[in-house]
Amino acid sequence: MKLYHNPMSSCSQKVRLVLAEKNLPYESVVIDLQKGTQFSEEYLQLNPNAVVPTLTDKGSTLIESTLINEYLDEEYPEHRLSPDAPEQRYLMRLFCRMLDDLVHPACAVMTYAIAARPGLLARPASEREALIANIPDPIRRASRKTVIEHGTDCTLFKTSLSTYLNMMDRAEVLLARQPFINGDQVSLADFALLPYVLRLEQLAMDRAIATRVHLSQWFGAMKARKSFTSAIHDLLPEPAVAAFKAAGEAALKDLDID
Ligand SMILES: N[C@@H](CCC(=O)N[C@@H](CS)C(=O)NCC(=O)O)C(=O)O
Repeated sequence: MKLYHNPMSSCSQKVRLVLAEKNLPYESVVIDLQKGTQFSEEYLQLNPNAVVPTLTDKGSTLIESTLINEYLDEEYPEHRLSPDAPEQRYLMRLFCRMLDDLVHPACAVMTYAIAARPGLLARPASEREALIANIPDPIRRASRKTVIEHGTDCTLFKTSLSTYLNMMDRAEVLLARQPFINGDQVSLADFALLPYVLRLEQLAMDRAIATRVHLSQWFGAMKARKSFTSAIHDLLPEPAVAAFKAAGEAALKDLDID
């Protein structure tokens, strides 16, 4: 197996967590998103959406992190991470789908507005514009443009933050009645959520976690798993983590977050 990924990317983290839980070894190919390696001809052949992750396995090329994780759970059924009952499987997929449809785009807006923007603004305008122009999806392209131009001042940032925190409320409701998102057993839904809670912490929004008591307990338990250490913690580049934290703290002065 070969995984094309990036240490800081939430979607890559989701897949790495599942690979680690299942003890599946893989060859790592790091895609430098700041440099724009995701737009290279070679990578676009694998993933025409120009995003990470991409997994190759047994001659197949797989994209979309949630679908990759479902594939891994079916193809490598030891240490199953999905419930058997159809209704429970449906609930797991519904939760993952809401993360993909709502939280992921909001996370991209927040991460770029707070953490990636300062570095991009320091680069020559032509380089920055070329990076944006390369994004294949026109909606993502327009959103990236607005966010880089206006940062946390744009309406898109405010709506994204509120979407993100609403989903954290939904997770809190589920975790108030059961230890994991889907019930008593850890599932793909927990590994899908973990990187997005981590992103709040990385952006110095710890209060948004602390005020949700059950989410906070769950986060502590998920971070204590071996998979978190090997698939996320040990791979995070220290300078990027420090830059995210500093940018988050600076942005927080003007934001009211809980
Ligand atoms: N729906 C896709 C989203 C993948 C995605 O957006 N990945 C981000 C990193 S988390 C990326 O590669 N961004 C590159 C860019 O925006 O240029 C999935 O789940 O795999």
